[in-house]
Amino acid sequence: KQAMTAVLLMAYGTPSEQADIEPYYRNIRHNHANPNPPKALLDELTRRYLAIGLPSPLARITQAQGDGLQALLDEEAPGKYRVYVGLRYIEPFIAQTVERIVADGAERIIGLPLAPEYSSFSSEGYHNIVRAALKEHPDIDYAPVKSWWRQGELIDFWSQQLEDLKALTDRPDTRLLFSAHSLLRRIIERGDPYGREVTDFAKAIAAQAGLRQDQWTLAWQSAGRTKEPWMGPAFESVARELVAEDGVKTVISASIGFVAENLEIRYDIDITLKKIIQDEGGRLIRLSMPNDDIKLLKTLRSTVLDLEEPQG
Ligand code: FEC
Repeated sequence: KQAMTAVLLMAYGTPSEQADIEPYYRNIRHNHANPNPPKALLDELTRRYLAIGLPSPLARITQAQGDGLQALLDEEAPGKYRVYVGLRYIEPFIAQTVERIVADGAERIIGLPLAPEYSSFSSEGYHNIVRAALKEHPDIDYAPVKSWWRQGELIDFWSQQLEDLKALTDRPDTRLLFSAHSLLRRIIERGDPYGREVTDFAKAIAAQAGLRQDQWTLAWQSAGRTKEPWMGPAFESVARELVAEDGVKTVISASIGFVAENLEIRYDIDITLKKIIQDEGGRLIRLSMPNDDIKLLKTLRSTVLDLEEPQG
């Protein structure tokens, strides 16, 4: 019988109905002194989810990414890989999925966070949950994937969309605005490579699309609602300034830290950022997210295959 390798895709997870929002939020706040969200914050989060409609598209997209990757790996090595999904803050929790993988008899688990840039908060957080769940199964080999934005066709996925908009990107009153999720500044100050990773990814996309340095900028989005300082500048203030002060008419948004449409895309960009730009008299064009695009699936496939030991 052929040895089975489990590919564990790990993502944030999203509430599927309104009643899930509170426990989900409590899980996100697990490391707070009081994980129970204050009513005002819970109401505010509920309002945002209802504005985009529940369930957020994220649940369906994560599943489609898993199914698509399974199909590509089956073409490559029939029966060798089984793709699983484990979520950080809602069922199926990562630890539950690890138990399923163990019961299915895997000898090896490849842990692949659905976040292309490495950070100690996101990527390493996912891996630590798996490592803890595997403490009782020391015979199972764990291969954690760190950053994977350089792999496969992900740079191409983004740069191709920019090349398709060449007539627009070449205009002096157009600016490309890259963004990724902000993190607590103290995480970066401890030496986390996240900021550098996102910057290098943005540079690689811009270079491949043939854009000069002065045609794009990078800012941070969706900082949490906590008192501690977060990485900046925030993309709302950058976008406002571009349109109000720098004569920019069209802002092209490329949110390169996520791989799926989620609350941060559908609300923070499609509603909030768009309104800020329109209020200043500009317009926003948001590039498509990878979702289950074949270029993303091929990227995930090469990330998995590149981890394998050389044959022979
Ligand atoms: O349901 C959806 O469609 C959106 C799911 C979702 C994704 C996501 C991705 C990231 N987050 C990251 C960092 C933080 C930090 C905090 C934090 C808080 C929230 C809250 C919600 C939420 N996040 Fe999230 N994030 C998603 C959803 N995130 C809801 C709580 C309400 C709010 O603050 O808006 C602060 C935690 C704390 O309070 O202690 C830090 C990072 C990513 C991208 C990497 C990844 O996907 O793993 C980094 C999707």
